[in-house]
Amino acid sequence: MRLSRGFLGLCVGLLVLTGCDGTDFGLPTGASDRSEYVDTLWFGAWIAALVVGVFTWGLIGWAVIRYRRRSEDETPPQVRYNLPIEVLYTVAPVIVVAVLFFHTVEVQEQVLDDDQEAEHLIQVVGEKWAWTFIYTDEDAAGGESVYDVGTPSEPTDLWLPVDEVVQFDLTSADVIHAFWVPAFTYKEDVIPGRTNTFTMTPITEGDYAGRCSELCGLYHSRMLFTVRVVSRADYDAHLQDLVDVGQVGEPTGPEGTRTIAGDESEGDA
Ligand SMILES: [Cu+2]
Repeated sequence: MRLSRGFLGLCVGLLVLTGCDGTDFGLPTGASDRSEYVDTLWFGAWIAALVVGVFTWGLIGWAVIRYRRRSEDETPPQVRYNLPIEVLYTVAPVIVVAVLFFHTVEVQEQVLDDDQEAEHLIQVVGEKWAWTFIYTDEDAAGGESVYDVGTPSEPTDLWLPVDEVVQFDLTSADVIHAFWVPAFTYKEDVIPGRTNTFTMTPITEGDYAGRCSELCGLYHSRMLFTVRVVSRADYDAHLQDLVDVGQVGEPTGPEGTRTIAGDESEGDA
């Protein structure tokens, strides 16, 4: 009875996990060409965990029933140092870890693959506590770069053209931040003094939440942005808007990144 109730609980749990709106087993629906690899790894890990779980619960149940105490004055046989079992529970976890490790490395290679020629280069600058996105070598600005710049009180959007390969160069103006778009199932540290790079293609138009995922100081929680994956025409139109408002060339950095609206103190923590 208890066992069947536990099994029912498991089924309900899985249903809740899989049934969540717009998610796959707790993962957001992928909007990048790399998401499918992460999804496969995630599903595989769940299946592996379930197989190991069912096997282990089965063994526990079998041992409990098979070797239960049958009468008041009889003690079940006490067994120690069973070599085959000790070998089994040493070797089995090593195999499980080795298989998971192999698939993790495989997916890592696929996600980090940068063989495709990038059609767009976007520099992402993390700064306490906002993001600047610099679109380089774009036709709209006659080959010059244009930029979107955010502040802690007014985060900016990152615009991307759908189905086109984008290379991201990540740099930081001060401390370590991390560029994270959950729908792209990818994040990468943004480190002062070095440029981290990755390439990917957004595959579905829409708005996606982005955030800093490295605790970077007092107003870390303000380092939000929205990724707007749009058609190429809308993307070009946005770049033209940036040209029209004069956001061309090298950005000087977001104004007021060290102060927050409604808080005049220096937020240097
Ligand atoms: Cu940050």
